[in-house]
Amino acid sequence: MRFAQGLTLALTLLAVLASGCAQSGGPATTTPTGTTTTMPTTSTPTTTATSSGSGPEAIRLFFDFGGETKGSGDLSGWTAKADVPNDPNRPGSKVAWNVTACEAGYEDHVHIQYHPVHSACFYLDGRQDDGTVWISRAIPVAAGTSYVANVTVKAFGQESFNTVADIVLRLGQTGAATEADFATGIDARHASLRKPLDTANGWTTYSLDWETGRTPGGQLHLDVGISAIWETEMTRYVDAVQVLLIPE
Ligand SMILES: [Ca+2]
Repeated sequence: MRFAQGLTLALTLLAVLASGCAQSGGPATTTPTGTTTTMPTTSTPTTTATSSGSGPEAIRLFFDFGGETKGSGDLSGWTAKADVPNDPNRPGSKVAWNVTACEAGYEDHVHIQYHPVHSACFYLDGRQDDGTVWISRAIPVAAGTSYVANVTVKAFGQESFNTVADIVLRLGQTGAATEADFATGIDARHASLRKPLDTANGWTTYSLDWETGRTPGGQLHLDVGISAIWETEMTRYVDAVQVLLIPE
């Protein structure tokens, strides 16, 4: 990429981010690191498109899984999926798992159960030392267009002497079907990331970058979840999922 192209892309990125913040109108909150951010208040995906003349527009999507009203958790548009082992304690059944929009979200900036803000909450019985659970959705894009893509999520971890769970992320032409689809890697069809989640107490941001190449269809697929590392039951929280797609 030439310098001029890089500069144009950076300016476009800044413009999209700036317009997204102005549109959100949410309350200012203080993160654990002391920086001030403005969080959107709606659970509806926030979409921002730049008007750069003819051609495909930049796309920004933001998902916060619910507002501040008790019971307003929102997983609409997402499909929960899992690749989990059989449960020897329940012959004929897989190990237990579920995904909900529970009342514990990044907006708390401290983890307070039953406080009425929401995140995507992944429960997994990891006692068989195996299993991945995730949520998936289609991302509408312009067909035949190449994008520079960035996905960020915030996930709540608990500092531990070992890793209990990994965060898993994937953006691709097809969605994840198995745990193996989340192995960290990148190619012409997808980018995926798998990283230890329990390296610190609190919310940590994870980021995935990908140049999509020409999208053959009108959509990409985003998958976000957790994967068991340690033999225990676990619940982990994911919030503030942002997708940024800049046409090349
Ligand atoms: Ca939230």
